Amino acid sequence: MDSVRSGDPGPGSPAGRSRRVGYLPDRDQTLMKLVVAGPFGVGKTTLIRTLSEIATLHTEEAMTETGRPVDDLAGLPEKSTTTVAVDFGRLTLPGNTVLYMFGTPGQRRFFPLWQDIARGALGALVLADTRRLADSFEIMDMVEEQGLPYAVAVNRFPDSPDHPPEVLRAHLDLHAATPLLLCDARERGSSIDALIALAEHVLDTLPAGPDTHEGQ
Ligand SMILES: Nc1nc2c(ncn2[C@@H]2O[C@H](COP(=O)(O)OP(=O)(O)OP(=O)(O)O)[C@@H](O)[C@H]2O)c(=O)[nH]1
Ligand SMILES: [Mg+2]
Repeated sequence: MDSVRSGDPGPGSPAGRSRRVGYLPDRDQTLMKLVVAGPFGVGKTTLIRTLSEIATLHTEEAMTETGRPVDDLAGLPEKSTTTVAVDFGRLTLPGNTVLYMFGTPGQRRFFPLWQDIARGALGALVLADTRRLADSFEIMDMVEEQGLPYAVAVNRFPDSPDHPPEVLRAHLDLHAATPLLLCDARERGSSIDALIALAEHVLDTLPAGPDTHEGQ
């Protein structure tokens, strides 16, 4: 991940000065707030729990009979809780890039929180499930409305149909530059790969030069 290596000044930066993308004043780190978004039950909380190096913050509430008409648990036999506000975790990548991961709620009734959670974020990882790909469309719309660069990670469940990447890209109507990855949110390797792809995509889309990033 050359583009975010510690000490890599980046285009237009004074030599020896690291890129600062975020709020904390550590000059050796690149900091990024990222949103993990996706429809109900797609694995957002699971991914953040899998990846975080600190104790994660979750706002999980038990799912009840009352929610049954709107909370579609088809294909999610183990799911018993849902996120009602936000998930939070942190992951340091090789090269001293620190990712702050904010998970959004997946249920429509909590979408009003979305803008607050996404404020200050530099990019979004949109999770999708091939059993219900269309559920990710409105999430991608919200991310695009926020002007956030994003990557799509297809979280694979045992009965998820497999499709070639080009078919998925066409179905999701992805821009050629938008990264598309397959992952298992319960498994570290593929989940890290998805976040690294997003982080690199974010850095590719940021304007060059230190003055643009500092103080954000
Ligand atoms: N088989 C399989 N199950 C998964 C995977 N990821 C998550 N799960 C399970 O699927 C369910 C949904 O996961 P969550 O992480 O709660 O999903 P979420 O997107 O945070 O859900 P909401 O916050 O309610 O929108 C849980 O029971 C997980 O154990 C996966 O990659 N494979
Ligand atoms: Mg959740």
